Amino acid sequence: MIMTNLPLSADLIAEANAREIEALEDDYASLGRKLSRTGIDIDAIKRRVAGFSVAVPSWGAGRGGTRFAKFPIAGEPTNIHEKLEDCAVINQLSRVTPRVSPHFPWDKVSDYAGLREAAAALGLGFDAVNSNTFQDQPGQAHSYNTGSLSSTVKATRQQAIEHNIECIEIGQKLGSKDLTVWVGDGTNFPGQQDFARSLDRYLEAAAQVYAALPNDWRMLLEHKMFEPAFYSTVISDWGSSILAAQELGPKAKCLVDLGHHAPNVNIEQIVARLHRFGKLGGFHFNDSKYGDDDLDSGSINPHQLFLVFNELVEAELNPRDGFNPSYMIDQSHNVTDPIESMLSSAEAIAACYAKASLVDRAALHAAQESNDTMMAFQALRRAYNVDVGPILAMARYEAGGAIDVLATYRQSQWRPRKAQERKAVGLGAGIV
Ligand code: RM4
Ligand code: MN
Ligand code: MN
Repeated sequence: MIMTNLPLSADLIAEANAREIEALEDDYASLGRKLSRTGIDIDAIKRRVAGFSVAVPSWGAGRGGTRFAKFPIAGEPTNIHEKLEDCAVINQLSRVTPRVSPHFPWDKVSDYAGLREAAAALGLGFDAVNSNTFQDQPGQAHSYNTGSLSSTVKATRQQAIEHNIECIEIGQKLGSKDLTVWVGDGTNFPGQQDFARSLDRYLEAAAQVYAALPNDWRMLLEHKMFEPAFYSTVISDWGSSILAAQELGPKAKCLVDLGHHAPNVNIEQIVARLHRFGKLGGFHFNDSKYGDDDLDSGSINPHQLFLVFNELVEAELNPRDGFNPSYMIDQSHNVTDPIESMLSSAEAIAACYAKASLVDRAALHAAQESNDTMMAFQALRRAYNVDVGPILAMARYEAGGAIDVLATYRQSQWRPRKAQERKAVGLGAGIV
């Protein structure tokens, strides 16, 4: 049996909670009375929240950057082991992020059994494995400058296929069950590539990756409208994604990254559509104002996040074949401590799940059926307006987490302590 050795002292969390518990109990009781007036049992909502989780990205543990610059902070993790430590801090305080989604080759190590044990000792497991064929690695035989799974160069396609298969093999050693495939393939000029033939090449190559999936694995296809290609992208939208997933087979599903759509697109409707056809495989949560900004979840448009969760909870209560979405955060933190950003995002995500769970679905459905537009809207609005903070805090507290995650994190002095121990990271631009 693996002994867990969590990074923060349990006493520190207990002492911080002792200062907060009286106020929390008061707030929880008051919210419980308010909710019970509309027939909602607060403890039932708390139990749902306690059963909810979202994975954090290994690459989100470091300070990202833009194309222009990166401003590292002292004490940033420099390798996957240090990233896991930081992810363990997030989970220890929030109790809602027990899994880490790794990215290869960024997180490559020589001993994956050892890595899995190290994660387990920190109370963590692994979520979807992400492949990377959007960037060349030192010594790589074929460049991805012509694309990867859709490249016109056969040897390049083959290399991308083999990399994805290697990711599956690594994932099996880590206990993952999903391979997330996002390709940067696309064009910058009209006429640069034939739209149909590049998709043909992608589908043929993706089918070879699909063929290597173990029976209980899924391949999550992540679409993205633009960037790094600025004229066209091979898997640009949910339409291309679901068509590809349908062609590949039942183990292929679609992954929705909230930042990968055209501005103002109705993402919650996309969620409902993908679910309708049994193809909703997973999420990358983040927020954005302009493009794939990878800002903290709920920081720009918390209402959209709620509406997405409203569809997810509706889907959960009315499941179709294969509804088992994998929830992950995908963010890049440029100006904040990544641990603080992920703590805040995890709370925003869980809050939207809790609010969506508060929706009076019978009232909503009745209003929809009778075309009572205002009452249908109010069924959502009433839930959205509830401050679910006490429910989340109580669920965390009962699971051993911190009532006030950010204050407790700061009290722990984690980052200043790591600044003494960890090597400094380089200034290079970008997320790597
Ligand atoms: C992409 C996409 C992928 C992520 C990379 C780092 O825009 O969101 O999910 O793996 O960024
Ligand atoms: Mn993503
Ligand atoms: Mn992205």
